[in-house]
Amino acid sequence: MMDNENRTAGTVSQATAGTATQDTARTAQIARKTAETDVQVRLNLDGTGVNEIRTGVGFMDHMLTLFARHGRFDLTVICDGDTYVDDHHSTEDIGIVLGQAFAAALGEKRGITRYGSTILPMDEALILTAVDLSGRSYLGWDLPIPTEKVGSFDTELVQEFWLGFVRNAACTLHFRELAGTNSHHIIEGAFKSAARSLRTAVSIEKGAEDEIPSTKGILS
Ligand SMILES: [Mn+2]
Repeated sequence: MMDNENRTAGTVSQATAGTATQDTARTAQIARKTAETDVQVRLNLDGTGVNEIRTGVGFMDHMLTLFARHGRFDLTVICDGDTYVDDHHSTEDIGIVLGQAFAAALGEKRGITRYGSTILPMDEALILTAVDLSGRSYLGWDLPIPTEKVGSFDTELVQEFWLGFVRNAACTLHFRELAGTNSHHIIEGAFKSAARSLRTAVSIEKGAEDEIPSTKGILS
């Protein structure tokens, strides 16, 4: 099917012309190496949450593991970074490569729901996220984090991570902290909320599998 082939993206399991079997794999595999970090990401948007996360940053391992589970994304993230400096480069670069992987796996975005929003409670914290896989990069950020650190992790890096993500996934993503006092809960709620919103936005809309959900006819 032409349309299913068009939806295929990324570097894995490309359907070849003339093949009778349908291949709708929405997967990507990205490697990015700089003087500061070496990041490898594998993503399957239509997974079940199976993950292998080894970032060298303990707090980000925790966040990305729950991101995969709540998004039901099969996700591998391996990072070898200069954490002897601090966690900045690793955290930012993982956001960049994860964003690239989403863009590659989505391809031309045929059939997607496009929008997703979630209000996610985590104890006292209540975190709203809303995403539009628009092709335009924007981060709406109203997520005050009361402490500078959670464990050894600098909490200001959470925004850096999501900036890297939206710039490379080319999506609009808003975060609003509706309530919250505990930094760990606020950040964890934000990652879970974003995962749920993205899960909805990337999902294939029944009955509109062949449509690109834009009156412009393109989402890039
Ligand atoms: Mn936790």
